[in-house]
Amino acid sequence: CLMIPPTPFTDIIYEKAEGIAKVMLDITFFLSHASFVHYIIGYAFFLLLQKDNYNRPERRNAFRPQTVKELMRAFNDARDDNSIGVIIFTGKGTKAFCSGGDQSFRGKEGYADYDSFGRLNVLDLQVQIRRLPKPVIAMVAGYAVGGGHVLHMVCDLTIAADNAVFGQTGPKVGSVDAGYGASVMDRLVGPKRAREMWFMAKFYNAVEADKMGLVNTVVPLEKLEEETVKWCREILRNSPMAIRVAKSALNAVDDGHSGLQQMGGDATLLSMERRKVRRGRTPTCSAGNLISRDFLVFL
Ligand code: 2NE
Repeated sequence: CLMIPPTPFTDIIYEKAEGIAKVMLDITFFLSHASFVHYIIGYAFFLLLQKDNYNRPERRNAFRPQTVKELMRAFNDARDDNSIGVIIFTGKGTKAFCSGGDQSFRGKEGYADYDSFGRLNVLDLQVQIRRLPKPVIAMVAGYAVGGGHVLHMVCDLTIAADNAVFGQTGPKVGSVDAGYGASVMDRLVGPKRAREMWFMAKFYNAVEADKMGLVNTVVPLEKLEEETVKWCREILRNSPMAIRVAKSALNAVDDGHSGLQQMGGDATLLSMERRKVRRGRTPTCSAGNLISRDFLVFL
């Protein structure tokens, strides 16, 4: 039968190991599953389709609609892979986590790439990260600004390198994220600081960001990955179900009906699991895990 290989990623790198998925912004052509032949064919198409050949780390990992589509595919895979318990979201290189929307793809209707209609699909990505029933850790080196700053804010945790710089740039280019960019920031840093960040579009270094509650910890740049993996391993030692419920509970109030729906879904999941246990079909409770990983991908 005809096998259609998954479209290779062009703007991101996606890797998985030891229960951890790493989603990294980057233009370097990367094969997640495809063979060498697919790589060559895909790369030829990629070059044909490119409006301008550019290198995303050199654009401080700015995202275009295609980048966001690929990020959503990767996050979806990490969500549905029951061997994955935690996800690291990062940018390639040490100069930037992400500098927001790629301004060269911005038009009157939003950001448009080859299909030529504008959109702000990064808003869907923000919702996806927030609803993802596994912790997402932003690992930030260099700039996390504009839409890139909002992306780190919607992650569950942020580990910052000592060279990290945070801030909103939208008002300088006639743009604002009036959704999570406003509400999540208000929760993180408080109403006065949030106004300062948006009205003045100032940048803050890692120590200032730490004091403001924007990040969980600051580590030397050369220790960033090592420390982030350490945090991941600690999380992986704990019950995935307890973590899942904690995440949905912490988001529930802010997310209104949608937040309640997610938490309610967790309750349904638990009640179904209990029923399975009562019937004696599945021994699901182990020392470390309150509930089997297999069941977690169910909802
Ligand atoms: C990020 C920052 C502060 C870095 O400064 P620096 O000095 O380290 O680098 P430089 O030289 O400014 O940038 C290096 C190259 O990257 C490009 C630059 O144009 C430059 O290109 P060349 O001159 O070398 O060709 N570059 C950087 N950021 C880019 C971007 N976002 N789009 C396209 N090219 C970019 C500094 O570069 C900076 O302030 N960047 C702009 C940040 C920005 O305005 N982001 C958009 C905010 S709005 C948004 O993200 C958004 C939205 O509008 C709607 C919905 C959701 C999000």
